[in-house]
Formats: sequence, C-alpha cells, structure tokens
Amino acid sequence: PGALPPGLEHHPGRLDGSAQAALLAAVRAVATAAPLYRPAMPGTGRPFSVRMTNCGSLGWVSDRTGYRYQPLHPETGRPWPAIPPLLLALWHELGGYPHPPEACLVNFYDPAARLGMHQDKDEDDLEAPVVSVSLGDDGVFRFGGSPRGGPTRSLRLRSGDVLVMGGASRLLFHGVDRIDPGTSTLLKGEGRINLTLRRVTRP
Ligand code: MD5
Ligand code: FE
Repeated sequence: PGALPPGLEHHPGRLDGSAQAALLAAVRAVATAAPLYRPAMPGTGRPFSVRMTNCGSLGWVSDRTGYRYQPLHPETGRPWPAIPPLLLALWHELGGYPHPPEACLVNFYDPAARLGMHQDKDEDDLEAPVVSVSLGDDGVFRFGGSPRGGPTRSLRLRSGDVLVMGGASRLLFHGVDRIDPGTSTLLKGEGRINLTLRRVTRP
C-alpha cells in the first residue's frame, strides 16, 4: 500500500470479464499471425523465460546482438499484425498523449517465468507513457531502486488491471518477480499475459 510515485498510475480492474475475454481472443489472433518466440539476452544468448510477440508497425526484439525495434517478426520475417482497436482506445483514454502507439509487446509468462529488473529505454520518444494491460494469473510487479540497489516496492497486477507509466516514472527500474498460478480462470493454468503499448519514434 501507500501512494505510487508520480507518473505511475494503477487502474485495478479497468477491463471487466467480457472485455478481458475479447482482448484475449484478439491476442490469440495476434499470436496465430505472429507466433510467440523466445528472445535471447544480448551478449550471452541466454534465453528469456518469458516468450514474446508483438503487434503494431514496430516490435521489440532481443537477440545475441542486442535489443531493438523492428518491423518484421524475427522468425517468420513477416510484418507484425495490427494493434487491436480495444488497446488503441485504452491508450488514448488513459495515456494522456496525442500520438498513437507504434508497438505493443506481448509477454507470455508460464507459471515459472519471470522478468529481471530493467528500464524501458529503447524508445526514442521518452515523453510518451507506456500503457500496460495484464491478463490471466496475478503477477508480482516490482519497481524502484537502481542497478546498485535502493528501495523497491511491489504491486500485485491482476487480470484486467492497467498500469500507466509516464513522466517521472517512465524510466523507473521494474520487473516481474513471479506469477501466482491458479489466481485467474481466464487463462486456466497457462499463466499470465502482459501487453505493453509504446510510442517508439518521436512524432
Ligand atoms: C510485464 N513488462 O508485466 C511488464 C509490465 C516489459 C515489462 O516490463 O518491458 O515488457 S510493463 C511495466 C513498465 C514499463 C515501463 C515503465 C515501468 C513499468 N515503470 O516505470 O514502472 O510484463
Ligand atoms: Fe519493462
């Protein structure tokens, strides 16, 4: 509990059950056109535990050579599918930013997956917020601190929650400590999906 840092807004239960089901159907269609794949860490090539895909004109990818945004799926070579209209509407409603997102990263966490602490700074436009939507099992989101330590806090993200990270929170360190399996019926044992909408280029 306690107040969140300036620029970090949590909207618990922003999507009701039927909106979550509709969004999940749209995400499954995205993953049919652009299959989930397992990115590798720059340098080491160590595989991520999270599987990923994208929609939008650009997608975030990682491989041995680095992190970047690119217009084509790294394994199929095809363009990413379009961002579902429901997500574009959420961006414009909650993001407080007049230009559309270009990338929507889809993170798929099986019950054992996690995401280490990092900053999202591969975007040229750091004035735009990041808008993130959670589906399926609860995820324990951690934020704050720096690479050298310092205080962090955690926040439970449930299915249907939306998190907006803008302004002074745009470059916060953050990660996902764990998934709590069986906390949602939406994905029935599959885990958790997180969608993050980003503006990449300066408008
Ligand atoms: C997730 N995804 O639950 C998280 C939620 C990612 C990622 O971290 O990079 O795919 S998005 C959380 C986020 C983004 C930008 C800034 C801040 C949090 N923040 O300042 O806390 O899969
Ligand atoms: Fe991130």
